[in-house]
Amino acid sequence: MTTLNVQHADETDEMRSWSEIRSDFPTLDQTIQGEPLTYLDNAASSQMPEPVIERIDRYQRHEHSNVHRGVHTLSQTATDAYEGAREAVAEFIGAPTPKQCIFTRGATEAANLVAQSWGRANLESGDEILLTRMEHHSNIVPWQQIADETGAEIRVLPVTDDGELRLDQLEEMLTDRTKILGVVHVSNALGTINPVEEIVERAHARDVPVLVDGCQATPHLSVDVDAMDADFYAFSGHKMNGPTGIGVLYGKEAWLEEMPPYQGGGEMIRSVTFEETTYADLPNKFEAGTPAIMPAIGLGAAVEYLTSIGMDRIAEREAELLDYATELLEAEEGVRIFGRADDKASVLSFDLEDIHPHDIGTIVDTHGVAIRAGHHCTQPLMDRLEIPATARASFSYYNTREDADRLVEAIEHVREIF
Ligand code: C6P
Repeated sequence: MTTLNVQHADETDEMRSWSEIRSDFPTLDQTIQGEPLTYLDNAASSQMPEPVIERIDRYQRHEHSNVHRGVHTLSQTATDAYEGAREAVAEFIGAPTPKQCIFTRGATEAANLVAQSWGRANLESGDEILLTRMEHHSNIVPWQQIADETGAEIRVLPVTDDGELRLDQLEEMLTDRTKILGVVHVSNALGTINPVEEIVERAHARDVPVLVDGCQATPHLSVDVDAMDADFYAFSGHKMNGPTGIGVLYGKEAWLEEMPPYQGGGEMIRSVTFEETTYADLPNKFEAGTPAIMPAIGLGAAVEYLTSIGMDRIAEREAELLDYATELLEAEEGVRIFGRADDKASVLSFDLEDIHPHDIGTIVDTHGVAIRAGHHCTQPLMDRLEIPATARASFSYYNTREDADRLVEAIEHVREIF
């Protein structure tokens, strides 16, 4: 297994300061439109620290080769690094074994894998797929597609005005016909942290398996898929200081064993004749073709980097930044904040009078402030809130109070212009 030689938080005598940690991120040290970059679009993609960049660089310069196939040393080195990354990821999310972590292109492909493979094998006409109103499109559209094919129906658990799930309605929504529940762990549009342990427990009491979309949770919270008892858990590397093009589907072994392959090709077979193909063991059964080797190794380095800081320390830091930024924004005339859940991760969605969020995003960019504006791939949630879009500032542990100050100054400039 590859290691970064980074000490874990509980092993260090002295914790690194947040400013030292911030200096690990070269992208943050630049000017945009003549202003220092204030990067507040971490929910879309977070930045990569030096140890991740260095690990990728080392792979590219010295280890690049195909995995699992070669008898030569370089291929063995690449295979060890790739499988080492899987071990690191498994440990990071508390998966009982690495083979339960399937590398995918991202959370979107992970959800499609479950919908296409599990769904095709387990859904039939009249069955119900229970989703929540705050799902990202990637946990809606794949289910619509398989529902169309199988005749299953989608039902939707509502949310409150504050952006919390209506868990009081969960019991009645879980019917004898419910075959699977899909729920987002942390909402990308509102920041709501859903009580997934409780939701999984209640679904399991009705024999309903649960797919948790953990895309916005793994960068911010300590996640333990085993303790949570999730049947499936999906996330993306680029939101947690890793590269794009890589993500993970964790699954319970029993499900993954019985599910048919998602795609066919090399790597995922045991033997092929024109009459019959038999499939490889987990995880290869679900990884057809040459995988995203470099991004996977980068993700392995990213989870080791996060672990070196400590997820609890990260969560505490981000909660403090969120409180600070929320207070500042609340004091701004005309700003309306969406997402008032008691338990929130570091996402601040807002609008400003009748100024379109895209205009807000464009103008604050001239101050070097990068935020996202739009529906955040959660159109059903936007419809529920009766808004077309929001402006969204999303914080990471490497952000500072000064970043929040700059955001507010830029917003004040927006108001002045309109
Ligand atoms: N959200 C944002 O909010 P991919 O594109 O596969 O890496 O991730 C999809 C995805 C799934 N679930 C949640 C909760 C997400 O937030 C996302 C990605 C980005 O800015 C892009 S819409």
